Amino acid sequence: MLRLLVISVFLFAATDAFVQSIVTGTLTPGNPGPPTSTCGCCNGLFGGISGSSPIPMPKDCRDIKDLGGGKDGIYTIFPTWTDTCEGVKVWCQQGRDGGGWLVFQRRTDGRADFLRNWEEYRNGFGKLSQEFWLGNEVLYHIAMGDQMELRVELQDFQFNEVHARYFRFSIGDESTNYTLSVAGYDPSSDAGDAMSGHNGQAFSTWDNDNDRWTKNCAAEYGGAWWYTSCHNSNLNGLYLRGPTREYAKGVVWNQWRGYSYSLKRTEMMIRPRV
Ligand SMILES: [Ca+2]
Repeated sequence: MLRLLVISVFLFAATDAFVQSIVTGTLTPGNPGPPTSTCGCCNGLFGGISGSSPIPMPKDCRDIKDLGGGKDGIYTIFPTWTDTCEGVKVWCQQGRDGGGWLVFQRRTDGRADFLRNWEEYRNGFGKLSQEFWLGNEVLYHIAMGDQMELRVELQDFQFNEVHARYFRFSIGDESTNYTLSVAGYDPSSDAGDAMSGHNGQAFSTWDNDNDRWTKNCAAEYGGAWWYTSCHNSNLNGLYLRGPTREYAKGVVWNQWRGYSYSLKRTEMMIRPRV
């Protein structure tokens, strides 16, 4: 309740410059006082709250939107676990389906290599403005705070667009090999459900096989995913540009275009459920 009140007051006073200072992480609280948390981080920024007269700091893309960041683009957020001045840079999609979406995966043109090892998928790679995987470690931390929903947007080479939405999404920490928890496929989605079959499965890369197959799904199908034995979806697969004879190795969402079609564009994003 207090938080809501603070945000309301905050919004009333918000200006572009102010919002900009927040999203770039340069905001200095006017009356910080002693930090209210035990966190030793910059200016007491912690859990979206700073100082003894709390100033809300954005901890996800929904907060960014509430604070006036209404355009798609790169913003800095301060998740509850952040202990640096820099926060975490993320891409927020604010213009579609109500906005507030934090994008953690994007394919657009094949310029980035997604055939990467465990460490690279843990830490993230690519450019936020182009193709990227945000990183399993940061994804785990961002998704653990609130109940998150998942949206997957897909496009083929004929510019058809579909999406799949799930009402619950999180992943475990590294000790679980970032085990996927996904549920609640929205039946009004038009992509088909190619994720629920992966619920409860650990993440695998070519150098860290946690799948249920005697062989190595990540190595066989050129990707990194929550493989079972092996997949309905393979959005980190090889960028094979449309129809392909490389069965199930491409950027696949089987329930839409099948195993012999590699998609043009994909985005995976999360936001807190309201
Ligand atoms: Ca295996």
